[in-house]
Amino acid sequence: MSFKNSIMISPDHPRYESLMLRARMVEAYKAGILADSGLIAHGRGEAFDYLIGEKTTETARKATHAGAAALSLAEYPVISVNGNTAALVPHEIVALADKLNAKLEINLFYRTPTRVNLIEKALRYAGAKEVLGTEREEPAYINGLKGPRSRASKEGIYQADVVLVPLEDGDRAEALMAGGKKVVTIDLNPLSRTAKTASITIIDNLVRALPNLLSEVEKLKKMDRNQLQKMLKDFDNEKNLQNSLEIVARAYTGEMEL
Ligand code: PTJ
Repeated sequence: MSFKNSIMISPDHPRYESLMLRARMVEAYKAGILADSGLIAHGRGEAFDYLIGEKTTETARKATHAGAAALSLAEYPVISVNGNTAALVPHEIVALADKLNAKLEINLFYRTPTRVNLIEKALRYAGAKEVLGTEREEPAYINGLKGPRSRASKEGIYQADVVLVPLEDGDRAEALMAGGKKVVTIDLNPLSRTAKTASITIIDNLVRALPNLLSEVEKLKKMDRNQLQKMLKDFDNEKNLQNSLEIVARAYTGEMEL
């Protein structure tokens, strides 16, 4: 399953890449993978991406480095997948799970059995051998959350020590942290509750952050646990978020320097 862009966009168009991503999201929505609100969330992401120059900043690179260290050190890493992630980076997310020996778990804000099944299919098509969080499982529940948002896989997030949650909602990120888990998130909005709550926040677009995380994890394989732990100790998420906000503010005043 891949999302072919049915709209013709000239590669000469100055907004070509951004328009192609939009078209891919529309196709994923039509295929039933993406929630309708996922399109709106993507638009919010686009606005922040515009403000950071649509490229990976040095600040995002530092967070990616720390995120890769946390995931490499994990005893039981789990990657949470929602509609936007399945639409934009299915192959990269499966490759990252393989590299880290991590579990893949579907977690949806707007959960329906149909979307869960379609996302599972998309992940399997991208090469996933195991997908958690499906309708076939008897779920466990995370303390501090109500309704479907409290759902977690017994073999997945419920047991995880480190969770990668691209575009998680704030309540869930808070509940995971309160449950003693380390949360690595990717979110273009440095003001979001998830961004402020997580242990490590990568302010970057999923389409750039995932390939970067993959190559960082590969590089870190040469390092021992002590070096990785030092990298984590040296990383300050609050300071990193502050830097991201400054980058956005400089874009606003026209003095952007990334
Ligand atoms: O697939 P579901 O049912 O789990 O629903 C997923 C969405 C994203 C619709 C749901 O979790 C939601 O409503 O999220 P929010 O609260 O709108 O938050 C989405 C966040 O993702 C915003 O802070 C956006 O800036 C950010 N964002 C959007 N697209 C990207 C992004 N961050 C990184 N890369 C992107 N491509």
